[in-house]
Amino acid sequence: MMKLQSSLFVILLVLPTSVSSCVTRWFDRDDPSGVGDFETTVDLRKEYPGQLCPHPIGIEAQTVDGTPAANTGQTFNPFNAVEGFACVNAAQKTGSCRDYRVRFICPPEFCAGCTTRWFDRDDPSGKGDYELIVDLRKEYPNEICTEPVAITVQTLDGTPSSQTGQTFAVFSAAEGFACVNAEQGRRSCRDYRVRFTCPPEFCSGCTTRWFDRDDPSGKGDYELIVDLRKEYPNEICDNPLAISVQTLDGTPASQTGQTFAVFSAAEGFACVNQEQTPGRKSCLDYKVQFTCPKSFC
Ligand SMILES: [Ca+2]
Ligand SMILES: [Ca+2]
Ligand SMILES: [Ca+2]
Repeated sequence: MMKLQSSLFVILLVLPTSVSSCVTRWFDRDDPSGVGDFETTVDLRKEYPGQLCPHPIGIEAQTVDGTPAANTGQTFNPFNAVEGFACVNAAQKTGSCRDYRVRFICPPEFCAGCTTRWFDRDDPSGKGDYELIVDLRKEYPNEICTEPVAITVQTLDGTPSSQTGQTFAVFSAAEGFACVNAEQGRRSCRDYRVRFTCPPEFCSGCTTRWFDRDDPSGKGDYELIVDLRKEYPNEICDNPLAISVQTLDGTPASQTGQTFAVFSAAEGFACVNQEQTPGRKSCLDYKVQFTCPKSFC
């Protein structure tokens, strides 16, 4: 009987590491300037819809500069996977709370939920293999969610990046991936491809109709979400997952060579005439479309 119990104990201990492959991004929605630093699951779900699984199985907290919460000597309540994390200034022995960020371990199904296709926009012939999210978004508009949860990287022939023995300059869901030839010793980087895990709603989401409320005759073409909401009440969800922008005749914004003052799912879009390169007098006339969670459709 004793023996059975101890082997059960070992299995329980091992389980969390074996499922730890599904880890959310770091969340830092608050800072300790008010009552304290509140990173609770209720608030995080509101602010980052779809990015936190319904039933997290673990939580990790650290200061924004990377010190584990357990090493700061501060007191937290709550600090668990169900309620999340809070540090209350008044509860600390000395000083106020440091600024913490948290991430969660989710059931594997959550990570498996919604992945983009593979992207391979660069090869290592120049300085290295650059698959940065900022470039990918330009080249493949609307194919990557606003806040990816995870990134997967492999060589073009399918070898996971972790098995190539190479060093990577950038490797994160927020920034994408870069392998720099000069950092690899005698060999150059292999050619990698990347894909992103997005909130489940991103793949099953729906798109709104196209909106075109402004034209560039004044200061520019303003398709800001705050104005669109006023003009078209209830037609745009509270937290769009992505935005698409095209000219009225269907050319993706990324292919027009123009500069945009605003371009985000949260704020919408703006093109300012004065910011365009000389010779190209004013902005083209653009229309925008939003991707919303399935629950909105
Ligand atoms: Ca914080
Ligand atoms: Ca590549
Ligand atoms: Ca317009």
